[in-house]
Order: sequence, then C-alpha cells, then structure tokens
Amino acid sequence: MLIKSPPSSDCREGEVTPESVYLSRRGLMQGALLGVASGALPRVGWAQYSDVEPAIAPPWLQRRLADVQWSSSDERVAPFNVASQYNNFYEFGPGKTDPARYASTMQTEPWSVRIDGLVAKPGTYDLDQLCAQSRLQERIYRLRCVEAWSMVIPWLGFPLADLIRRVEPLGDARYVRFETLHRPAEMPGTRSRFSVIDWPYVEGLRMDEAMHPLTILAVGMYGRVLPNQNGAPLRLVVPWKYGFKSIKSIVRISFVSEQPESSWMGIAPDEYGFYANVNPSVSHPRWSQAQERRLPNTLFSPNVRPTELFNGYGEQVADLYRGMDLRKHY
Ligand SMILES: Nc1nc2c(c(=O)[nH]1)N[C@H]1C(S)=C(S)[C@@H](COP(=O)(O)O)O[C@H]1N2
Ligand SMILES: [Mo]
Repeated sequence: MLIKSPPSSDCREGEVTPESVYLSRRGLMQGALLGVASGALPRVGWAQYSDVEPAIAPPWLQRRLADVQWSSSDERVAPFNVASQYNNFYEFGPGKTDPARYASTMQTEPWSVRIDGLVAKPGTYDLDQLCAQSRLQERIYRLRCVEAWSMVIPWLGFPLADLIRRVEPLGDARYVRFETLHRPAEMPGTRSRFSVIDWPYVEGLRMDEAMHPLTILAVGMYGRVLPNQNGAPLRLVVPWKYGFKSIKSIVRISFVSEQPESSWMGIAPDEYGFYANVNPSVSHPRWSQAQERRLPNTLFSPNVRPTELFNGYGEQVADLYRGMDLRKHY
C-alpha cells in the first residue's frame, strides 16, 4: 500500500499518537473483547491495510487538538488503518483503495471555503476562521454506505449549525448546497473518461437537517488530522443518511431557496434520492438495504447485522420527517 507519509525526521515527539495509545486513552478497546485487538487486523482480507503513518496536523489544527471535547462509545470503532484505506472518493478513482493511493497529491494548504447565496455574511473563509467559534468535539458515529457496508468512525469536528448561525442565512434560504474541490491535475478520477459524475461533486441538505446538532463538519478523525482520502481538510458528516451525503473536501457552501440536485441524483434519480435517509425498508433498485456488513469483517465472520431506520439515530432525527412519505422521499 502506497501511503505518503512525512519523513520521520519531521515527526516531533508527542505530535503523533499511536493508534493503540489513542484507543486505550479513549476507552475504545472493545475490539480486544471480541478477540480482535484494535490495532491488529483480522488476517484474512484486511491484512494489507496496515502500517499507515498519520500525517502531521497543520498549525491551525494543531492548537485545537490540544483542547478537544472527547467522547466515548460502546461500539467497536473500525481500526484507523481500515477507515483510512477503504474509502469512496471518486475524484481519485472508483476502487476502494484508489483514494488512499492517490489522494496524497491533493493540495490542502492553503484552503478556503466560499460561502455565498442567500446569506448576510458571504465571503471566502480560511480554515482558521471557519473553526474560530467552535471547540472541536469528538463524535463517534456509524457510517452506513448505500453499498450496504458500515463502519464506526470517531470524527473530530464541530456542529455545522455553529457556522450557519455565524454567516446568518436569509429568510428564503431553505437549503444548503455543498461543493467539493475540483482540481483535475490532482484528481485522476475526474480525468477518467469512464467517470459518470459531472464534477464537482455536489450535495445538499434541507436547512433544518443542516442545523441539526448531529450534523457536523469534520476536520479530523481518530484524534488526528483528517487523511486526504477521508476528505481533508473539511468534510460533512450526517450520520443518519447514507454515506454519499457526507461530502468531502468542501470548497463552497451556498444557501439557496430551491432543493439542489446532488451528484448521485443527477446520475440515477431512481436509485439515489435527495434525502438518502438510511432506511432498511426502502431497497435500492438493485439490492436490499435491510442488512449491512460492519467492517472490518472476514470471510469466516462476515459481521452482518440488520440496518436500522435512520442508521439508529431515529430518536434524534425522526421529527424532521414527520408526515413525510419516506418511500416517496427516499
Ligand atoms: N467529494 C466526494 N465526497 C464523497 C464521496 C465521493 O466520491 N466524493 N463518496 C461518498 C461516499 S459514497 C461515502 S460512503 C463516504 C465515505 O467516506 P469515508 O471514505 O471517509 O469513509 O464519502 C462520501 N463523500
Ligand atoms: Mo457510500
């Protein structure tokens, strides 16, 4: 596995937390109880996903990592090696290992996010400004991909609502539209003539979904900087929706009055709806969504479990959809 990591002379003591230290400190060693040490992967299938050196956090993040509001979870967190090497990021190719292989070419510094549309304080904000008002929080969320696999990932981020309040959307702003970086020179997947996506990758949320306290903008995971393949330096995480809503490497956030068309709706509207709420009783036209494979699994222990409505976050989010036909608004 080709992972670009800084030469070891760049690493100062204490800047990089080994995963075993991170997990034990965070009380996330449940894997050990199941006979799978959190650091060591099952030998079959996942053994190749090893030996990743986490990148060094840039200065704007470094300071904030010292003051994170940590959390805990009863669920077994996916090993960092899996969460950072089994990815979907089509800008770098369609394969699960393409992002880890190619995303290191993406330049994430400097980075700015354009905020525009129906908003009182539009502008171009750098990451320091975007995070300015928020203390970083750890959020340990289940990520359920529409392809019927899932992982538990500890994100570091802040509520999207914090940012939205600061930029003051106008009364007719009913939706938020997000756009990913589109830089073909650094993104081999966007240059491929087999690519079906009309770049840039676009996603959207209704304003109340965007303001929901579970919705975060992530800048890190596993107590570290976000790897490029996971959507550095800034990505959305909406845990009750299929993973494709959680758009990566965001460069633009627009406040709009009409429901935006997301990339996947544009490709196959009958397969991927705007809402994309995790729902075991609404099948994808080509496969059932009733179950999921919790990763990492093995051939002998497929780790299949039932999928829960709203990915198990129904208590917090079901009210957003009261009265809506979830079969129609899938
Ligand atoms: N820009 C962009 N964002 C994206 C994608 C993508 O291809 N491009 N894939 C989505 C899908 S399908 C999933 S499941 C998640 C995967 O996030 P992860 O690789 O960090 O686990 O990212 C989502 N965000
Ligand atoms: Mo996905």
